[in-house]
Amino acid sequence: MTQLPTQNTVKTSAQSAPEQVIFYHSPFSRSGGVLWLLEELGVDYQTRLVDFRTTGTAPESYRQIQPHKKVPAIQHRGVIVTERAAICTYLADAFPAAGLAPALDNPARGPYLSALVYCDSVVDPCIAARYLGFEYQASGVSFGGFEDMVQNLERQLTRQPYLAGEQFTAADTQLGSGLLWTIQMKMFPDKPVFQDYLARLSERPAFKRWQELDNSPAASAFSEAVLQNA
Ligand SMILES: N[C@@H](CCC(=O)N[C@@H](CS)C(=O)NCC(=O)O)C(=O)O
Repeated sequence: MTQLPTQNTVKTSAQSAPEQVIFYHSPFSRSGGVLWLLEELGVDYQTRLVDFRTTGTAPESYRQIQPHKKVPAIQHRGVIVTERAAICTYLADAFPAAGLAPALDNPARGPYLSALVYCDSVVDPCIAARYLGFEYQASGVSFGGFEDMVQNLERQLTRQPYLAGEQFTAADTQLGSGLLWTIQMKMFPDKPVFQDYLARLSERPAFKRWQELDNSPAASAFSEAVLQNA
C-alpha cells in the first residue's frame, strides 16, 4: 500500500524505478476505482495527487501526462496510459498474477472487455447526462438511455455475481466505484440488486484499503487544503 502524499505533487518526469507504477490521482474522484484496482493487484505504486478543485483545473504541467488534465493517469516502464478503461486493461494484463483479467484465449475475455468498456462508454455518460439535465434521444447518442443502462445492469447482476460473470474482474472496480459514489449522491437508483453487489465488493480487503487511503488524514488534508484555496 502506498501512503497518499499530503500535497499536490504533479511531476512529469519518471522519478521512480521503471517497474513502479506512478499513479495520478485525486481523492473522491473518478480515479478512485483505479486506486482500488492497484490495491487488488498488489503492485508497487507511487501516488501523485493532482489538484483540479482549487482553480477548477489541474496545473498546466499535468497536460503532458493527461491531455484533458483529468485523473486518473498512470506511468509505467516510461509509458503513460490514460483513460480508465485503457488503464484498467493495461494494469490487469501487466500484472496477471492477481487474475483480474481473463487471458486472450479465454472465452470470458470478450464479456470482460465489453463490461469494462461499458462502464466508461455507457454508464458514466448516462449518469452525467441525467445529472446535468440533458434532454436527448437515446438513439441519437452512442451511450443510449439511462433507463436502458440501469435495466441492463440490473439483469446482469441478477443472473451473475459480478459484472463480467462468475469471477470478480477489473471491470468490477470500475462499476463498483462508480455505483458506490453515485448511489450515495442519489444519482443512481438504490435497488437491492445494486446494494447486494456493493455488499459483495465491500468485503474485499483491497476495497477496504482503498477506502482507508481515500479517507486517510493525508487525503483529507489534501482535500481540505484544496477546498480552503477554492
Ligand atoms: N475520460 C476520462 C475522464 C476522467 C474524469 O472525468 N476525471 C475527472 C475526475 S472526477 C477529472 O479529472 N476532472 C477534472 C477536470 O476536468 O478538470 C477517463 O475515463 O479516464
